[in-house]
Amino acid sequence: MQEPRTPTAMITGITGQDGSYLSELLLDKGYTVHGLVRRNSSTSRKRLEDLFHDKTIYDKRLFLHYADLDDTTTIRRILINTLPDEIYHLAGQSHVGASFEIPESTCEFTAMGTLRLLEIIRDLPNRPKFLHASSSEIFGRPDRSPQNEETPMRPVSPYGVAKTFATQMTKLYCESFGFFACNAICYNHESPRRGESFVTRKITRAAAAISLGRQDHLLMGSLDARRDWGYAPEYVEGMWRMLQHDQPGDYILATGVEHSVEDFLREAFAVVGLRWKNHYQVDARYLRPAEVCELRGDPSKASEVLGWKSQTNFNEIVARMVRSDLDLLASQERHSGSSRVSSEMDPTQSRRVTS
Ligand code: G4F
Repeated sequence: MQEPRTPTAMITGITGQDGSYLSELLLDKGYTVHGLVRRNSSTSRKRLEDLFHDKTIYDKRLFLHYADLDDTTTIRRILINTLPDEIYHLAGQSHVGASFEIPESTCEFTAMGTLRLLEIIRDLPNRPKFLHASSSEIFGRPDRSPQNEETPMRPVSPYGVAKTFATQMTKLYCESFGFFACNAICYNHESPRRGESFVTRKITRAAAAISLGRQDHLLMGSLDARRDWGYAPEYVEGMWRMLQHDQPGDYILATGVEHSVEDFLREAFAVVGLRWKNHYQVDARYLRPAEVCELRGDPSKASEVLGWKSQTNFNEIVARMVRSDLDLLASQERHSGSSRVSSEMDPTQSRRVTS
């Protein structure tokens, strides 16, 4: 007798923070997981390392496939061969600051990449459910706080514009072509796996390095900006819940609580017993041409319909990230004997610094 097929998911952007947490969640739930990987993203496989080492998972239930988001024929072939029940579309150029430097490729991958996926799915005989990881950046400078699913989109960065296009297309394919397609409108969500060019990880890494005498100071942009920061593993669980509901829908995933960048700095340096004011400098290179000053989400719909709620509070997120960076730096020191850390850790820094 043939074994029943395990539920199967495809994750674009599997090597990122959210992709790695989502893989773990789905594998724990018994899914077979296929991941799309950019041909040149080999450096960022680290987040999946534990899964690779588990032979009961890798080779059997976790598979990576190479395809860029502009490679329609390859993506179509992969989807026809793997027949996923659910697609989690997390990939794209996700750095808001960088999007001012590279608006065209941001739109190419974040906006058009989503449309291409939707078009491929449109032609599949058994359409998988589709989740687009949208962003609070679609609200730009909103006229109300907190924002909910009905708040008008007024993006103010190329990234926000690209995400708005992708969000509206996902809605359109749901409403016009009968897709089971959802937008997870995610507010900032962080973890020790966060990329180092985002402000939270940049701060926690610097606080750890400065406390160990391995970095002198931290160069920062705007400290006034306020964000609704949650814990990433909880947000991917929200995404999964959306695709398990009997109706498609768009949902805000947020904590409902906001803090400033300055609050984050203060808290991170306090974890290592330092005063943040003694260790930072504002550097105009990190200021954005247009800044989103304040974002705070209202997660009521996700709570009422999906039973989803963020659990980990701001101080706990900061503390976990700083402690993880202390451990990481200590282990790097043991392995390489290196003792200094650059104050500018952005891989794009050969251009204008955008981290
Ligand atoms: O950490 P950030 O780069 O995150 P941002 O721009 O809010 O975007 C993140 O969250 C979005 C969800 O709302 C996602 F869609 C998006 O993909 C990404 O994950 O910057 C947060 C704030 C900004 O106001 C920025 O101007 O921190 C400010 N900031 C101040 N100094 C800095 C710096 N940001 C960075 N990256 N580096 C700095 O030195």
